[in-house]
Amino acid sequence: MTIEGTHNLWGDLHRPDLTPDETVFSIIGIPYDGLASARKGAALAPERLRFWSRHLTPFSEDRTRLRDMTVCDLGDINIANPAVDFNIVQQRVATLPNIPILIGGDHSVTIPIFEGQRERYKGKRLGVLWVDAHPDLCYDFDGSHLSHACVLRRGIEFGIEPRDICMVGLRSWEDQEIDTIENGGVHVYTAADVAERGMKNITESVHNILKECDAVHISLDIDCLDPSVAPGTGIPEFGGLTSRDVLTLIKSMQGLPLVGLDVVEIAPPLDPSESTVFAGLKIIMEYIAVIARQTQSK
Ligand SMILES: [Mn+2]
Repeated sequence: MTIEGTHNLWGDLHRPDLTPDETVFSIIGIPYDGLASARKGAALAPERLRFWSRHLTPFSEDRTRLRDMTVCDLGDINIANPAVDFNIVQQRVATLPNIPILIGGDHSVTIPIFEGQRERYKGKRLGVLWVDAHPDLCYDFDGSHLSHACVLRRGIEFGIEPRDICMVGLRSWEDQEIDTIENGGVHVYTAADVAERGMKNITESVHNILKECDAVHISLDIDCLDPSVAPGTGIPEFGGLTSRDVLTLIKSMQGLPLVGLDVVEIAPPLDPSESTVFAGLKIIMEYIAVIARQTQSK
């Protein structure tokens, strides 16, 4: 589809005349779904998100002005062989001068993102907000260490401390993940915990943990959301977060040292209404708004 939107890329925030040194954010697509274990399709997400990003306006839902939140869209990093090409993602993330927003792809693309962030904040405490139906703590899956079920396990191996990891929205488990979940020191807030305690209450706990970190990366798998609002994903898990829960969580990150976001597992071929694509766009724009409010309140 090539119809023109009402705005330019990313609700007019993309500035083709500026470099990453001169912008607040870099946006990078990683159109790869070769390590998804079930249904594929996430490789098409960067193109669909960019397409519909032309219909966004430069405001958040609370009317925060986003105009100064400049974006450099660096295009896609294509992955043919993950064992080799993931290094390109790692190096890009490790050397960016601004805040990266990365669009998967299946969740495996976050493995080099974690590695790059770990390198970028060497010697510092790197915290992670992990928003997902799944913990992705398997040692290996389908015979691969790079599977989308192993992402956070690799992150811990790269040196992210379990005590600096907050996981929100979990509701599905593999046998090899249980010990780390129950005894590994990670902070677990299941989707059921959120429903019982309310997201506001959960965000207070999350904020108190992550404020001890020097840098905080958010990795958001769109399957954190209930399939009734975000059906277009490889493994829809019943009983998920509401759209309001997720927006409350993103907004609560204000005041933390935010250094990056990845949004993964949006699968346009499984998303006939494209509501899952739009959910991803909303999450990205509300993340940009958190940074905007931090900047404006300084
Ligand atoms: Mn997941």
